[in-house]
Amino acid sequence: MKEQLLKLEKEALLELKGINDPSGLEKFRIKYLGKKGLLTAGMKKLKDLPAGERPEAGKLANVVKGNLTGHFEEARERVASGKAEGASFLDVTLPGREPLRGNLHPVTLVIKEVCQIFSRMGFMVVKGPNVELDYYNFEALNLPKDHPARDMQDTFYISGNVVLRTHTSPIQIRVMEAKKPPVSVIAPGKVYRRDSDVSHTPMFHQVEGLLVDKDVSFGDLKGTLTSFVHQMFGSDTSLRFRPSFFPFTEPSAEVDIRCVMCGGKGCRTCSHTGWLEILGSGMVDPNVYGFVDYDPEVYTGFAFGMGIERIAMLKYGINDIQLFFKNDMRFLRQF
Ligand code: 2NM
Repeated sequence: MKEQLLKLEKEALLELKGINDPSGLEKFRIKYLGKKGLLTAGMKKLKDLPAGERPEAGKLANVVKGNLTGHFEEARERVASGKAEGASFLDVTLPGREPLRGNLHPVTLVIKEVCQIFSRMGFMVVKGPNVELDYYNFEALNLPKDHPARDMQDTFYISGNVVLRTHTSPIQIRVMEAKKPPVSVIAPGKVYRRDSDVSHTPMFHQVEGLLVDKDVSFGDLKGTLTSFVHQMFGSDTSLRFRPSFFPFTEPSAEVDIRCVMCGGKGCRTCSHTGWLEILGSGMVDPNVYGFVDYDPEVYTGFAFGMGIERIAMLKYGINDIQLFFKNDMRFLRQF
């Protein structure tokens, strides 16, 4: 029995020396130290020995087990730290593993595309603060103190005269305040409204544009926005200008495109009208010029604004605005 145990130990240690990869180690563990392994089998035989020999043989079996376990742990560390001789895990001939590659968020992609279209028409991209003075967000945009859009229900107030901007129009006021016409700017960014349900998120993205010069007409507005729609949704996209109202423009118009889902037949997406509203626009109200010291007798201009998530949903056929904010890779990877 003693000889058998010592022989097993010798063989096992010899075998262990030659192992230099994790799968070899696991095979070794199962062969010698596992529940059905050789050492366990040897220990089970102890009970068949004459009573006199049992204690000594038992002691030896335990010593062998401790020894093998100790050497096994050492070998495991040796393999893990890569010190094994002739290590096979650094195989430079294996094919390379490609790291995960990210991509831009659909909202970012649409902002870039919109800005690019207007940049090519000569508009300059400008940014502004997300935390705005009441003056730039409302007052200078011809939104009187009692206007419903200023209501606590819609606006996040930081303090009495400081708000999270509810649109990117304050950027355009800051531009006009700083620079005499001609100006043509495009202002992308996050905007905030106290609104949260299936179709509204408290933060979303907008792009607004402004062009002011001598002799700018409603026809310029129509031509510019028609060109935008054709570049954004395809040159075969029908559109219409529908009279509307904004406090900062007069006259005002909203732009609809033929429903991208049903082609105008009428469906749930277009509420069976055949048309989808995609942006608001108008000729800048003369009152606004008063706040930025432009002479309304000399200058005219047009402005427009659009919600980016809405544009992205129509362009990509997405039916749930919440998807933009969940950061689910299965959704984001598709763009
Ligand atoms: C819109 C619709 C119509 C707009 C007006 C101005 C400014 F500063 F020039 F007065 N900025 N943006 C405007 C006009 C925005 O969004 C639906």
